[in-house]
Amino acid sequence: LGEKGYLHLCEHILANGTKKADRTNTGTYSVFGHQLRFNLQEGFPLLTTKRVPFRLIASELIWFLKGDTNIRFLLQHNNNIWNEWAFKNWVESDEYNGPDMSDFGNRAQTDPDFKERYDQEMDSFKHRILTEDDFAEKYGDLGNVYGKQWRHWKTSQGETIDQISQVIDAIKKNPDSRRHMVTAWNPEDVPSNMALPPCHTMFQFYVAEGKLSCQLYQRSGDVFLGVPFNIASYALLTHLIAFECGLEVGEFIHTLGDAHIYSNHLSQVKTQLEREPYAFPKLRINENLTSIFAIKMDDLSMENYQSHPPIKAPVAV
Ligand code: DHF
Ligand code: TMP
Repeated sequence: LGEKGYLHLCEHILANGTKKADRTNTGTYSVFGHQLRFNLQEGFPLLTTKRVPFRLIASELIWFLKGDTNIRFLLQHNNNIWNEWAFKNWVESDEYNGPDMSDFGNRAQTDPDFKERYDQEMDSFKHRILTEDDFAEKYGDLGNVYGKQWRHWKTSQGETIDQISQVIDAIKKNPDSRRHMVTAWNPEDVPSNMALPPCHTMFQFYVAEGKLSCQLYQRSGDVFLGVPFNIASYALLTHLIAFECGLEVGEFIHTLGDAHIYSNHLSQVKTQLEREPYAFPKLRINENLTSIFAIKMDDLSMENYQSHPPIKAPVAV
């Protein structure tokens, strides 16, 4: 079904979504429980009805796979997608004594004078993360988010579990196993030890006929902004794990819990729905790559990515 499945989800939410308040005070239209399927043999699911920047998806996934939780790496790759959640910790800390930044996400959208102050604070925050080690260590870290739980899950015995290495070994040794699970949802950490409780919470791999498939359970999906990234990110992860295990790729199955469109994304979604999708592009992985844990940005590229223009939208913080 490819991109049509995604567009259909958007139409379905516009037609049948329940109006629902949310944590960010933005308001959403929401449905509960929806599944998308992508056959990865038919192309790489980077949406074409708007431009989706593959380099941001690749650098974020490399960051997860490194077990890194500090936005400094992302900033070094000119990737700004996690800035707001680190910035929030900074401006809510005792050490911050700049202009009032409370509720910056909403105010930056409605108050141009405030937006100017906010942009200035954000720029100086980014600069400090990039240039001051101590500051970066303290305020660049998002806490026990994906990278931490994937690579360094902390056990009650004080040891750590590398879920990604373990699942790769298990796929190689026992492909038919029904236990190829990775979870980012750590109930001990959820209440306080992270900037944002994980949205993509749990995934499972499945091997049949030499092909590796992956199913993700995403508890909460921002269908216009986050979900296109999540689809491409897990498709890329499936390709990388398949590469590591000497398998072909099968399907990516995306199961969503609360699938919502924010009320300030409605016109953008309508614009996108007027567009006709192109064929999906193709992912190329450097054949000389020895391990996915050594992967660098230039080991990955997108071929034949033809898309409609980008569509901008504010992210709810
Ligand atoms: N919060 C919310 N409300 N929605 C999210 O999708 C979300 N995603 C997070 C963290 N918190 C979130 C991490 N992933 C963008 C995309 C993914 C992402 C965060 C932000 C985003 O803003 N994408 C823009 C382009 C960004 C750019 O070019 O720098 C887009 O148009 O896709
Ligand atoms: P929540 O924690 O209140 O569910 O808010 C998280 C918001 O971020 C929600 O709109 C879903 C969205 N989101 C995604 O869609 N994908 C992601 O990868 C992340 C991190 C967040």
